[in-house]
Amino acid sequence: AVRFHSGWERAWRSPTPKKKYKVIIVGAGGHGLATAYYLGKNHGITDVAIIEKGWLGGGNTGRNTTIIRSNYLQDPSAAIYEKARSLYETMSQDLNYNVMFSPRGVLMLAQTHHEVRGYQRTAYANALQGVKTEFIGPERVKEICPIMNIDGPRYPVLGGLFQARGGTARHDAVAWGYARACSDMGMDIIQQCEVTDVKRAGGQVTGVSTTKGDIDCEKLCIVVAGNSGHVAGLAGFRLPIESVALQALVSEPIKPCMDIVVMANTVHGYLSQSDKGEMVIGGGTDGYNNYTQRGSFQHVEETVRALVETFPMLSRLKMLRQWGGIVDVTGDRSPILSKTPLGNCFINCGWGTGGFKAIPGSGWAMAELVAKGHSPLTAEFGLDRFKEGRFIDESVAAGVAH
Ligand code: FAD
Ligand code: PYC
Repeated sequence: AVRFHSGWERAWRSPTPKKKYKVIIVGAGGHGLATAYYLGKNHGITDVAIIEKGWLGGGNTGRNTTIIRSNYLQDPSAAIYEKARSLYETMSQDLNYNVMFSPRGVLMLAQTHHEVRGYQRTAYANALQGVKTEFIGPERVKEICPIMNIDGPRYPVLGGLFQARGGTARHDAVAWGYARACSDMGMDIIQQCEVTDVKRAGGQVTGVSTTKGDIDCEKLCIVVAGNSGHVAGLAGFRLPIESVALQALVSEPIKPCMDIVVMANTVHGYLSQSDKGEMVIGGGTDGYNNYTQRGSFQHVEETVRALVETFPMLSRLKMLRQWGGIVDVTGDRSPILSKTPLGNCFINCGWGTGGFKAIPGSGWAMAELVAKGHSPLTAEFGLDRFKEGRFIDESVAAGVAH
């Protein structure tokens, strides 16, 4: 008999860790893997281990609602998010791996006068930054998303910020594509291996202790999202980060009914339709710190109740699955890509509710920072901004209730 599901080559190796690497990256989420990939591709550094306590892509990278956009307000954000969005355009070809990038358009609804003014401002800022967005009126909103009730009694749709080349991608394919490319370059991806301590001497990192033994390194890069505070603690420094649960849910699959992504930030919820036909829905963060990778139950009800007013047809759908991830949130809702108090240790975290879209740009920038000690894309995102009061306020652009 012909067996179709046998004889597949492994996409990446599962090696035994070496005693020492030039660079160790802690965390095989999208950001850690992309950092490794661009270290190899752009800087020729391939003596790299990516150490993952679970399975690669099993953190927030494999749990998010996959929205990709670059319609942020501040210049440093526009630069890194647009770099990322543009790298998504060619990622499948670059990695020779189909990440199903679908630039179907992202629409952020304005349902209060305050939001109208806020998003008009963002559209002007984006024009100056070279990011293509536009503010559109309610009739155009209805045209591009006919299932929407724009005349809702409490929150009629007054317009929206539209980014036509925003969209979605297959989240775990992004992790898998980078992982295969890293492995092909000779890098070691060590899964089921938790970093339990960071070894230091003379203000430098010398290596890490892990559940598979001690491993030395010349440089360490911590990229562990919701666990950032904990791992930074192992390295002896503190972060201005809170870890909270963010959750999402999907409905039963239905025929194609919506070919854009909508974020409705006032009623609060975001919505897209997957290629399988499921309606992918996301809610706000829980209001308390937590490490359990599951969201609280009342969010399911609150999110769906809020969305039903703007999307009445959702009320007839059965919800199939709900899950959560632990997101690492900073006070200004912008990420940290930074040197640390330890000379050869770097940290990439604080992407909070919005880092999937940033994966390639973040990896590109972080690799440059690790390889050269500076990068124009990371310059404003250092830890020092919290001491100096140079915040990069993106609380509106984050689009998710915190
Ligand atoms: P992760 O993918 O979480 O990777 C970190 C890895 O570090 C994990 O695999 C973890 O196991 C590992 N790790 C932790 N501690 C250790 C240790 N001690 N030793 C070894 N390994 C360790 N962003 C968007 O742009 N668009 C969206 O639509 C969107 N929706 C979201 C919806 C939800 C429900 C959630 C939870 C998040 C959403 N996000 C979204 C945010 C996005 O998912 C994250 O910002 C992004 O995935 C972070 O990637 P990462 O690689 O930094 O983290
Ligand atoms: O950052 O666009 C985003 C987002 C949508 C849902 C969660 N995060």
